[in-house]
Amino acid sequence: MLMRKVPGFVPASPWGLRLPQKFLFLLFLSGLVTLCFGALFLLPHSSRLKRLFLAPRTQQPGLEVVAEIAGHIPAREQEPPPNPAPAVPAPGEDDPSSRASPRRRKGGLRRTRPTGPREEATAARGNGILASRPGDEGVPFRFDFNAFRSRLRHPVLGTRADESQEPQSRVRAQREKIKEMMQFAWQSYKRYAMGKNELRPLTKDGYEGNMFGGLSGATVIDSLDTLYLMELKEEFQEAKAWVEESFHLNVSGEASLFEVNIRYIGGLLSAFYLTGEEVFRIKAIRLGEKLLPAFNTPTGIPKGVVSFKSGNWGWATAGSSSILAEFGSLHLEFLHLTELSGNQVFAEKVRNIRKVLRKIEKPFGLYPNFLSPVSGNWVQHHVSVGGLGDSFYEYLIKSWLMSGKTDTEAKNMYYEALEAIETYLLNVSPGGLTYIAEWRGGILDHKMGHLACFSGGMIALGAEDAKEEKRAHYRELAAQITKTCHESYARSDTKLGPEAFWFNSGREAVATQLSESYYILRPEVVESYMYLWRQTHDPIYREWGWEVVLALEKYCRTEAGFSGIQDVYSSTPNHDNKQQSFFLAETLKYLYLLFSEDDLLSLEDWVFNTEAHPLPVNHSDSSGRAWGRH
Ligand code: DMJ
Repeated sequence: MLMRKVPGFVPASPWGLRLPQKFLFLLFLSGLVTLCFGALFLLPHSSRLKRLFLAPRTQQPGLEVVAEIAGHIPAREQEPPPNPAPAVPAPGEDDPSSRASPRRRKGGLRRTRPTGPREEATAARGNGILASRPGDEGVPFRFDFNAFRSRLRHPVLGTRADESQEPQSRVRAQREKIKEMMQFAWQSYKRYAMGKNELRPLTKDGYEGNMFGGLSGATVIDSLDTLYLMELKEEFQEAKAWVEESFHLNVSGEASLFEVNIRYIGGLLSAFYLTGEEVFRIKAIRLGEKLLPAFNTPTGIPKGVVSFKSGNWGWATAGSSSILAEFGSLHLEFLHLTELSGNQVFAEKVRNIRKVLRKIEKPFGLYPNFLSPVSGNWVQHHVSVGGLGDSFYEYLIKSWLMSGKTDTEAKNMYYEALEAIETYLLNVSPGGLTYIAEWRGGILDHKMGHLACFSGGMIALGAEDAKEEKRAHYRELAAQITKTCHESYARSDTKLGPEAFWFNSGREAVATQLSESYYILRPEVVESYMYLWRQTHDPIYREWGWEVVLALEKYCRTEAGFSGIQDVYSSTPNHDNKQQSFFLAETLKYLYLLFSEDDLLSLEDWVFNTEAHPLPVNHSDSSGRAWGRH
């Protein structure tokens, strides 16, 4: 029915309301709507509802999908982001004097020097550390070190014969020589660079670099377990005393998450598991807490750089993509941080990384090297088992082994990835050398980096748990790759290998330009010799290892420590003036193990992190804090 408009007449509504009543009704209705809408903010966090009503202004494509996959709430929706500060603030942490504005280093990361007294008081509290799970505040946490040690299958240092009775065998003399090299490297560092990150043997001073956000003493931390297992007791005590008295965590620079994790966290964890000294456990956990802001990204995939300055989120500070080898090489250490602290947050962070990687589509089953921590998409299709990719694959097989063979997800991911690598990257040169090439969106670079030479050892390590029909094949593949890497050494004048070597234009296993001809005391080739030795006991690996020892002595030893060289094809190479901390952590350790009995750090009990720091295999009933079901 059509209503005719009559001035002064307001028709009644269908409910018979007049104007004042209608006004009051509308007022009531709008109040009700406001109340309901406001209540959304009082409910427990519900990103779905908020997403429904409050669409983010600048949503990244794919972000929600990845966040769903990851079970992770995008950082933009977090109000506010969880506090990344340590559960128990270390004394001095809040000292305003420790927040001096950092100097910007040319082209590099920011770093500052520590300024005040540190977390010594924390260490002095004894063997209790407060767990920081919600609801656990104030509950002292204790790790049962004796129970852990009783579960090991072998004595940590092996069951050696009484050396006074042991005849002067060649292998013993070789081992002693390597021990002497370690002693020399340590003493040179101590004399000229104690407390600095690394020694510069030519200028006889120390070097801090820009990777560690102001943390010092990388060489001390990296050396602890090597000194311990070589029974360099006095030197170990010197290193330990430095950690107790001078290793300060109140720094506020920008650090590489990966490097701090593998060197400092890895080194401290190993030192704790080898000795039971609380100072190492507590400092590892404190430092682990300082790394957590790096994970505050929309996907939970951490950025490569973490800012130690409070309130400055790692993901917002630099660059746009994260590197596979970096965010993929946290798993071992972070599970042990949970194991030793009772704080689940560490394990949750790396489980989330696994979850994202598990779900994301892989081109031909391969894992590209760069991933956006914002969108969760691959950034470009470059695949490498050398730099940028390497230790991601290593950590898959080692996660399986470290879990006491319960982490079947890691195992499956490892063997699937290895199949894809074999299918698309593996090649045999005309001269019969097996190598793993690099892949750029389907096009192969026929080169192998020195870093990729760890893969011989990795494939050997994983061979025994492969499907039965593949085991012998993987053992052989590991031996062939290791042989190729040996060739890269044997074909140089110094008998040390270049940074990268090629297979093209009739040249095989040699660098093709000066910029790839340097050797910086890297461990990957001797690392593979060590694993192959333990698997086969073929004397060739000790022979090859000894060639490296002789070459190091001849070309890298200087008056004040060991140095890298700039050209392995020159018989009078220039030194690069750097004794890398990984030389003490890895190269000398793997050489020493190569000339030792198999039960010195038995592979039944230990896995080595990618900086060669031994972390124990979980021999418990798998119900421990860090070893959730997979
Ligand atoms: C070490 O820091 C580690 O082995 C890392 O995984 C790769 N690079 C160096 C040694 O070359």
